[in-house]
Amino acid sequence: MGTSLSTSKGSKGATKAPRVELSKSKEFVKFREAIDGAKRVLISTHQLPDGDGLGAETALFHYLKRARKACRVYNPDPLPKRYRFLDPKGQILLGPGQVELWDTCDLWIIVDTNDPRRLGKLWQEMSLRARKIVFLDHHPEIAGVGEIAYPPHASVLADVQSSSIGEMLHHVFQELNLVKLNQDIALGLYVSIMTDTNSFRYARTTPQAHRIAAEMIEAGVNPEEIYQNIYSSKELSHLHLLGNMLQNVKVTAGGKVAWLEMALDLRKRHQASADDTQSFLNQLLLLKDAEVVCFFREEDDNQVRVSIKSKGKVVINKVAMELGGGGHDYSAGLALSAPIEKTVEAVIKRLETVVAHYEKFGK
Ligand SMILES: [Mn+2]
Repeated sequence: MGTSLSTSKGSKGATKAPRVELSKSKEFVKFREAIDGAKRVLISTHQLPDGDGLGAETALFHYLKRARKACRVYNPDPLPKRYRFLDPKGQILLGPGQVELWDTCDLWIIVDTNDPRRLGKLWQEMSLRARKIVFLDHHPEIAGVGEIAYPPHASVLADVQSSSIGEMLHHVFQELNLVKLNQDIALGLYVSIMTDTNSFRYARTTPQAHRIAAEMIEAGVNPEEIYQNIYSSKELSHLHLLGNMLQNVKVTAGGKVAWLEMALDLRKRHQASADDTQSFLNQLLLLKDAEVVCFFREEDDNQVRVSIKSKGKVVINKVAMELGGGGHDYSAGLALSAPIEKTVEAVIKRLETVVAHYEKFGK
């Protein structure tokens, strides 16, 4: 880690970022000032970018461009193929090797995470070159072992009530009131909301998420086309890989906990990217008895990435935080540099405990 970031264990000198609900607005006023004063704005999202982060970046880029800001998106990881429709000319959602990283910028807006570690080495490269940094996020504050100490020029503008960054941005755009939304902005917002609610199915799907989606459809976005792009974009080998995975679903705690393990060589053999397999976990949500589902995936960098989802009773982000990750109450993740068997053991043991606790105490 660079000098500008440390976890709570070694956080001498760094200040904790102020964190205020969007509606309370003090933090928002500062954000507005930062936007007003900024000529050059850099936008990024987390590693292994998802539809929420990429859609939000698309919306924010077009919004700020319309407001006559010099604007650039620079991500730590490349754009997954299935999201290319957000940027058909390949000129907006860029990253290493595609465009030069700016030497300086007035404002660096990071969407869909509050954790600098999820930017990889981009954080070290850019954090001291940006005059101000704002994390626009809807995840709960990371507590415990993974707790973050931010540099003094960074802050978090959070709205944990928002289903997605798209929903939060819609609110932010209304408050900023700089320009009208156009179809490019609407597309980004819709993709963000649709993907982060698992097509309006998760517990955190709000009435407002539906209202905004309706407004975006009126603005000209095409739901079917978007759905086809994101979800109906798989090769035959993908279905074979999914079949193989589904043959090997594991369960414990009387079926209340179910999980999948994906070895790197299996994924490589089926020529699937990490992004291709993101939705596998959702298949486990089809199980009647499962309360908590989990996906373990070996990554190219010897880490094992773990995604955990709950059907909405058992809170699981504490488990992720205990192991250095984070996330929402019912959807969280972490990454460990340990063999997959050890990772499975550590995570499943904790999930069995939280499920047993829920059974006993109802929370
Ligand atoms: Mn999100």
